[in-house]
Amino acid sequence: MEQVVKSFEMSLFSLFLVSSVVAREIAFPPVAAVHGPTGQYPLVHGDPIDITTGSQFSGLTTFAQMPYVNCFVDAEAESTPYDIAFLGAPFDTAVTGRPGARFGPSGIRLGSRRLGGWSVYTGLNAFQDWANVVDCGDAPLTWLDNTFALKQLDLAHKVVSSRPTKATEHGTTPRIITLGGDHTTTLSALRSTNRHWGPVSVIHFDSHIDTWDPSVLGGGISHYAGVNHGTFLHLAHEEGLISNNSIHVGIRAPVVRPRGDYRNDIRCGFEIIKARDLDRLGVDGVVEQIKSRVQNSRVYISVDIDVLDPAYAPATGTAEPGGFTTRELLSVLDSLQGLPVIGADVVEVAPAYDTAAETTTLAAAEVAHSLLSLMVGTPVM
Ligand SMILES: [Mn+2]
Repeated sequence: MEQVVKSFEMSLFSLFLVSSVVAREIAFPPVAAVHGPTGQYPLVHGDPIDITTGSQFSGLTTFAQMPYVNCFVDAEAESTPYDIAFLGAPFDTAVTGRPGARFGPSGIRLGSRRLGGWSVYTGLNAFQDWANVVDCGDAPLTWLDNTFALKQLDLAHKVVSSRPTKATEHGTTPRIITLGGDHTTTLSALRSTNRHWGPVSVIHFDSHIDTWDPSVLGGGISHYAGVNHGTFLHLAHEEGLISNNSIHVGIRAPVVRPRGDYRNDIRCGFEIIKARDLDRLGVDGVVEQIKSRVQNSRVYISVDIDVLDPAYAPATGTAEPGGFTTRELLSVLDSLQGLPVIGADVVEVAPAYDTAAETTTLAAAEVAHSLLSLMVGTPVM
């Protein structure tokens, strides 16, 4: 055995000699190391090759390389306090169009690998500021029973949001950014924010109103069928989770009833900015209308990726032509800086329909990055 190792070392050595003759000389860092609290520890003494730092494509994929913490395990969560947590909700069995958003969380994480650095627009580096940001992985949700899965997600939100924070001077309740999952998953998030902060205003980016009465969308077949990705805002209103000054942005899909759906939408507390209103109002006008609607209240921002035009986000369940560009959406989101965002999500990402160039998941990751930046920019007690 020793002989084998020796000859292997010898051949490596001769390979090194040959390649150092042929190849251009490359200067490696003096020593490979892991970063510790008191400086660098050599990984293997004298080893010139670093295998511990520096790659966006190594290790297991978390959102933007943020550390993975199993937030469902007491000892782990308590030993790593966090201020903002990413939580995947792989659930897609309450959709009216194409399924596939259960793969959204992993798709968005893949799209987020190159995120980082200081924004040229805001000057902020959300990953290196006061907040300890972690990825809690996905909530374990059954795919065979929607009622049970949503109870699991309710509990996951309850647990993740009840952990201690690290920067207690900036807030004592961790805030969650959910990676969806179909839009039904927002209901669990709103139940959780209501528990901590009471009813909140919802800024809802979507091509659909999602306040449909369960007897209208779902056909009134059963109570079970009425809980779906087009009724969750109606249910949130019924449960008293949202306040009466919420707003939709980017609406363009047809309604089911010519007048009843709008009446019901107003009753659920919503005002509408249609997709084509952006042409008339511009980004600043849209931002102004959102801010004057929600005033100083705490807000939850929910982004259905289908608010984007299918050209920019083809990988979604119910795509509607005539939507925003990615740049327009990001401009609006970044301009909401200053609002107290207590929770957020990006949902309805179904990677199976994406382009090979990851068009949708890259956009969704950047949206989540903007949502994180809003939370870091404005701490909430
Ligand atoms: Mn939606």
